Amino acid sequence: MNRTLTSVLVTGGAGFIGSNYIRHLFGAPGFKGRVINADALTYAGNPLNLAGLDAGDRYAFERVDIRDAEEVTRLFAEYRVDTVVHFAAESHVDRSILGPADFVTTNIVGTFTLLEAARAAWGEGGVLGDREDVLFHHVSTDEVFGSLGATGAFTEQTPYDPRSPYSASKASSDHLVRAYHHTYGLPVTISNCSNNYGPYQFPEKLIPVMILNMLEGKSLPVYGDGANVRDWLYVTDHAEAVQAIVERGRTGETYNIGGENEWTNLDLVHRLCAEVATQAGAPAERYLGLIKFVPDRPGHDKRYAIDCGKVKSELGWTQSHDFAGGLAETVAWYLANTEWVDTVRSGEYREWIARNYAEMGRE
Ligand code: NAD
Ligand code: TDX
Repeated sequence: MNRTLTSVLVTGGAGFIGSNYIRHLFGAPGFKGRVINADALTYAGNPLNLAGLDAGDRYAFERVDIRDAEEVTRLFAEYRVDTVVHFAAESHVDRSILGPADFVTTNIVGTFTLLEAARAAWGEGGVLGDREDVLFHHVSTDEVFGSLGATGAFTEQTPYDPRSPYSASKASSDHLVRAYHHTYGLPVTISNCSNNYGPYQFPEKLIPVMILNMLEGKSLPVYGDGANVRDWLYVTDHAEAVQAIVERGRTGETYNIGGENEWTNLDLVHRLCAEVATQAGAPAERYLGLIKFVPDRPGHDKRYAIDCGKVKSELGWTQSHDFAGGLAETVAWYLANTEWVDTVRSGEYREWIARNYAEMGRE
């Protein structure tokens, strides 16, 4: 049976995956509710990511920091929130190594603050205390499971073994969400997803870094020997999986989501060089020659792979983008959206690059 989503609080909806999710939700047949996008607009969040969204008064933006208990409580009361889809987080592993504090406060304390507000609003005497079909969906990562050797894949039963401040903070937030279900009966679901790619990804993550550096003739910084393996999923496929869980997932359950699409970083960079060359009408050698091996990320997880059999068999979800098509769309999007790139890279982010890139052996 499908849940009816009336008033959906999306946190982090001005970020990469959150904005793709909101666009997806408004395009979903049967969605008649409203979305409240609560986002603090950190360096990674930008209202431009939702430019052109035409949802009238079914969409509201609230510049709210999820660590602010008073403001979060106000949102639950004012909008009578019945569904939370929680994306807001500090999301970049390299930043968590250089400065973990925000990862602890946003990812752990922020999630705790949201859980407390949901518990109060949906509990006895709360603003929606009489509703039983409420849901708190927590969006998490495969990085909580640690690092794999050459074979195997993470399942929902794999023990947690986070290794970076980012993954440790996400693991901690997952535990809190589960604890609120077991202790207070809060209706929750959790998803752990592999690496996303696609339009609106902030240009600090591997794929946009490589595309934009190629276009600017800058070196392509490959960490270590480039043999680390990631599993890549197109962002709207992730949005569809999250929506399947929010509508039909079993309360209290965790679902792994993945692309079943593993690549070493070096092979992926080679593919990107070929794709950019095709679309820019330049020889691939021009870009291949820019590859530069730089010092490895400390504690760099070797390999991630996801067994997503559960979300497939229980909820009928499957990936709909193949990698060749997804990469071509992504490259075309970054080539066409130079204004977006310039805007999101201005200000605070540029200062951060100036402070940190030299230390990381990068231009
Ligand atoms: P992102 O960095 O692009 O966006 C994060 C958003 O959260 C931004 O809009 C930012 O302004 C907002 N935010 C940050 N701190 C906040 C705070 N204190 N209060 C309110 N808003 C705040 O991240 P993303 O790549 O879109 O990731 C979204 C979620 O998905 C995260 O929870 C991440 O852990 C998870 N995830 C990401 C990936 C991936 O490959 N990017 C894979 C699996 C899971
Ligand atoms: O310049 C680079 N060079 C490089 O070799 C960058 C930015 C990355 N890398 C490597 C590190 C990783 O092995 O590429 C791989 C992917 O790196 P990121 O794009 O930083 O992603 P990752 O660290 O794998 O984490 C991502 O996937 C899981 C997201 O940032 C997380 O939010 C998500 O939870």
